[in-house]
Amino acid sequence: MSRENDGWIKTTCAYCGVGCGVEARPKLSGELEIRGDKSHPSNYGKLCTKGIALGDTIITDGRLLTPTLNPNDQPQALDWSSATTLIADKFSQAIRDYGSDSVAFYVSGQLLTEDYYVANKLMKGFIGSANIDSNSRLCMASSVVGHKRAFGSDTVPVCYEDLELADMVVLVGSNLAWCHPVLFQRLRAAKQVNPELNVVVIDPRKTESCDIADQHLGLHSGSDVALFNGLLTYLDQHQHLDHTYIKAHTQGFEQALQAARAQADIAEITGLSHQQLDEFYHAFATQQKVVTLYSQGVNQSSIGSDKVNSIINCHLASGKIGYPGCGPFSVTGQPNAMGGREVGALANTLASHMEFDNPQHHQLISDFWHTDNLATQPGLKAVELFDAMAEGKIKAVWIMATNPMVSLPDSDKIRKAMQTCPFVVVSDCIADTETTRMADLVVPAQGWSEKSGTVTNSERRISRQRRVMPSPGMAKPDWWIISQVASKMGYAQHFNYRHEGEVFAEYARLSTLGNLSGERDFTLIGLTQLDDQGYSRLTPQQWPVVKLQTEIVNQRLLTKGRFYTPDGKANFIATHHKAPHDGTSNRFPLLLNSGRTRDHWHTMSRTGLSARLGEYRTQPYVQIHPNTAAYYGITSNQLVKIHNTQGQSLARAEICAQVLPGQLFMPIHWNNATAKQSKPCALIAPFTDKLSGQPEFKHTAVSIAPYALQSAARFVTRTMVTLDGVEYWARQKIEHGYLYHIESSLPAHQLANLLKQQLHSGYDQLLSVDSGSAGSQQRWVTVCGEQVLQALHVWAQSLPAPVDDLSELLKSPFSDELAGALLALPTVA
Ligand SMILES: Nc1nc2c(c(=O)[nH]1)N[C@H]1C(S)=C(S)[C@@H](COP(=O)(O)OP(=O)(O)OC[C@H]3O[C@@H](n4cnc5c(=O)[nH]c(N)nc54)[C@H](O)[C@@H]3O)O[C@H]1N2
Ligand SMILES: Nc1nc2c(c(=O)[nH]1)N[C@H]1C(S)=C(S)[C@@H](COP(=O)(O)OP(=O)(O)OC[C@H]3O[C@@H](n4cnc5c(=O)[nH]c(N)nc54)[C@H](O)[C@@H]3O)O[C@H]1N2
Ligand code: SF4
Ligand SMILES: [Mo]
Repeated sequence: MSRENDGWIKTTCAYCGVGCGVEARPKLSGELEIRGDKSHPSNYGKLCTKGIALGDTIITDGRLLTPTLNPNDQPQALDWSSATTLIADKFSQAIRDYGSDSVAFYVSGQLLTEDYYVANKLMKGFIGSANIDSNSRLCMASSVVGHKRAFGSDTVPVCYEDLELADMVVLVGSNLAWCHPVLFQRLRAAKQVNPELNVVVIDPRKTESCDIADQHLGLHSGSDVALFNGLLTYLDQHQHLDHTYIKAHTQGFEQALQAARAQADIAEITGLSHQQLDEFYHAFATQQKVVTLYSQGVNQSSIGSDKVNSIINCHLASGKIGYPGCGPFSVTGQPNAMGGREVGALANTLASHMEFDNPQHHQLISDFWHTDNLATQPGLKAVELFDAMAEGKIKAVWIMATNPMVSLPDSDKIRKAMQTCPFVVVSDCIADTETTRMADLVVPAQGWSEKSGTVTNSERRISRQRRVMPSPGMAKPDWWIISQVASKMGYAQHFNYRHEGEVFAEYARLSTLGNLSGERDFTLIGLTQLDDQGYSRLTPQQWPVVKLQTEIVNQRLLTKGRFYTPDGKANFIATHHKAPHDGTSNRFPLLLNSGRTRDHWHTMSRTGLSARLGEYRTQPYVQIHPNTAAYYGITSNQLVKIHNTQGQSLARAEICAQVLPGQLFMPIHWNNATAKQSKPCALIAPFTDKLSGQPEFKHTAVSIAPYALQSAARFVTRTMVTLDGVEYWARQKIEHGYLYHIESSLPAHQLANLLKQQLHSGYDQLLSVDSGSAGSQQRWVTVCGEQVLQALHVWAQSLPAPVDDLSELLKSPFSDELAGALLALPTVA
């Protein structure tokens, strides 16, 4: 650990794929101080709201502390030896009885590279099945297909610096301002320095990323292929093709151009005017240095792979690739999405960018791992895997660092899959998630600040995450848990790692197999000599790492016009626009889009612990255009029901012109562990891209209606409560406790009676006040000594909502004055 610096320890942020360097310093009080690492090339000291609040999230509230059998029904605490023996026995038994394809791992881009490597080695190398897939399937899979088809390998050619060096940056299906905020800050700063830098945002929504945009193309959802086919045709028609490049370094151009030319009705399909299209096409064609940065608006589509290739085609055709300030740029979402692709933890790849269909690769890995059981066929992709579970074909599954009950489409099917599978193990840091609720065995994993290893960011830069805090309870690193199980399955000599540095060293060596002259893009040959101390002190390294980097480097790939295809040429891919699977109808006339909000991360297991982050968006919401809201009689902030034949979700209406009429946008964060019925995946059918297996999360036909209820409440409490019998609740973290937002079909006095049962005993004062008119407004407060324990305010919906949310009560010592204020009802707006 680098402790030279007054106790500040260098590590990497827990969240997005920007991979910002963080310095953390534990205080005697148990708190953790956080600041940006000025020497880190991702962020040079900057952090976003989530990064700054990392210290808030190390609290042990809700942590999973002990391996537990049947956690939801007669929980039984186990020691590690019994827990890992049980997993080994159940997996071995299933393999003996039903074959190695009857078991599976479902893993995550939030594992460290070392964890990921070991999981992949056990499943593909020794169990002999490729049934290991990652939540990156929901995130990067279409980009991986696009890269491999075009470049022959999963290569991201550009660096962050290219955003600063570009003449033009096109953001396609990326809300960079919220999802990669520090990268967005870099782009904003570059534009301040060079106002000529042309920024274009291509997104059906007018997002915060448009704040710095010169042009926003609010295209119809799902129409990107048509848009970029139009660009390819424009490049041809206006003599902006780079014929020399096309001829020397590519193949398949004519077919791609033909497909693009056949693209009719571009304006109609995209919903953009000819003038908008021309402006964009002209700018792309005439600017020399263009970066096209794309994310989930591209990947999460039933034609996501074609979207990716339609973008890459335009870069190849104009030769805008392989030099500074230029190139297609798929940004990664999770902190180690890139690392997962490197270790091969997708069901259809082998380790270290080696491939199933290459017998030489197969032999190299088998020899290196000393195994004769390496999987020979790709395994099941995430959606297929859960289908197989629902059909009873998977007898044991191990889910690590992901929450599929919330994040996979078709929530009902996922529930059925989890119920059907005879043995479900979940490794997580948090005790109560929708997925742990379905587990037969839960095992506690170390989380950010406790675990140690490496992550790779969007620009291929590998950084250390370091241990800065002790882990609570019995939590262990994922690589250790997997290795213990592997040993008990009979593979001890292959998994006897003493620490994560040994795993990394093995992985670095593996990257060199058959790769001594740069046959593959990914190599860590320069790190194979790293000793324990070197690993411990490792500074950020951008792959390919040919020799240990002692200074910051910015390496681009594909610079020589040489690609990783058999003949070294890049492939154009003929792409065709196809409408998304789900279409609107009279019954379901609106389109639901889903994605992220600024201050929350995924299913909120971490950001949901920070009061600061909770303040920005306090409840699940749905963005709706004013015209649509007026049509459906929906008023601002009202509770609404979004529904279709898949299911229903509840959220508060945010009426805004960010979305087009007829479109809705819901954030993905709230779920049944943090709210009642508020997850978009309950509405989303499992349509996927045929090639990548990535689900179409951004295009679902739904209807909407006001959800009018009788009464509402706010409930402030120091510890979490369980709310049964109300139609809607959402939990917000506040300082010293939680604030529940509640709505109910009961009359106010009945709701008050129901919620009063949640007032814990142990108080020495109970204050209550009733506004008198049939209990239509009531307030209850319990106090112990100088502390307010819980406070409840219930009111009839016919009354305006109270102004104060009661959360201040947990901060200040209780006094007569406060008592007086509390009892002075009504406090209505
Ligand atoms: N605050 C925050 N940041 C995060 C995360 C988080 O949970 N919270 N998660 C991280 C992860 S894992 C990921 S993958 C990234 C995702 O980062 P982004 O992809 O930037 O985020 P999303 O909000 O999922 O989707 C981006 C945009 O795609 C648009 N879109 C929808 N349909 C289409 C379409 O057909 N065409 C086009 N062009 N655009 C469309 C949506 O309107 C949305 O604004 O964020 C990472 N960063
Ligand atoms: N509708 C819709 N659905 C989507 C998306 C969308 O845009 N729309 N986006 C998709 C995308 S891009 C993504 S990436 C997924 C994300 O979806 P998930 O991966 O399901 O979301 P997380 O909440 O990040 O789940 C991570 C879990 O791992 C735990 N965890 C954290 N660190 C560790 C660790 O070190 N070890 C272990 N064992 N556990 C750990 C956390 O407590 C948490 O429970 O959602 C996908 N689903
Ligand atoms: S931009 Fe991403 S990596 Fe950087 S601080 Fe924010 S969440 Fe963390
Ligand atoms: Mo993601």
